Amino acid sequence: MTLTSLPTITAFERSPDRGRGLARDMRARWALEEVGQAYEVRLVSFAAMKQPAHTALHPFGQIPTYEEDGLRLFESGAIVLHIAERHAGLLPGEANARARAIAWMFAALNTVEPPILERSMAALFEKDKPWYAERQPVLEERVHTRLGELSRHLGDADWLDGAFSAGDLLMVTVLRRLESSGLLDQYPALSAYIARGAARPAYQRAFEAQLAVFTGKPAG
Ligand code: GTB
Repeated sequence: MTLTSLPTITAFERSPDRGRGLARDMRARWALEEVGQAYEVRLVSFAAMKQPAHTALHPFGQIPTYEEDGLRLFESGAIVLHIAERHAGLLPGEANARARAIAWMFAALNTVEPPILERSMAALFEKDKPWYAERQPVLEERVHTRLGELSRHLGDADWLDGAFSAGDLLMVTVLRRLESSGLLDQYPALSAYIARGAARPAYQRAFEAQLAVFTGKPAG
């Protein structure tokens, strides 16, 4: 009998989001839960992330990483794509629909996430700078541009392109970063979209598992 080990991801030992599920291990956890793949989690401290044992896995010394027999991956988008390609449930079978779902994965990470990140980084690290008051409205406007476009595309559909896909998984995690900002208030379709994603049983399991790391109480 051959024993195959479970895929292992890394996550914060103590997430700065205090269990709100905003760190990017949530993307890998949610994808694994959607496809029904059991997995293990190795928790790493900020200090350990910068040590050779971890930078051998992740050149930038971050989480998440993903390891399975013969494969080591970093970048949450690459990890989700890998999981989606190896299992049914996150990408359509039909070639053109599959290509479009992958385009939405790139759109989430490459078009929608950058202005959201830039705004939150400025709010975190530049509040005391003389340019902050002038710059922040500009950064917010860039976020609004993307939210307006995304909301128009979504219309009254449940998901970005037909059935739920890895594109929606990434987009929901990207948008969740804005939840406490108030910026989503004028986009009820996007708030409903995030809520739809977060209501999925796989999301709930992933969320509970990362929360359990923070509270120290086992999930479920
Ligand atoms: N592009 C990479 C990916 O998508 O995997 C980015 C990975 C990344 O930024 N990882 C972060 C990290 O390891 C954790 S998720 N940071 C440690 C370091 O760089 O030293 C980013 C994150 C952190 C905290 C919150 N929060 O508190 O709300 C949200 C998101």
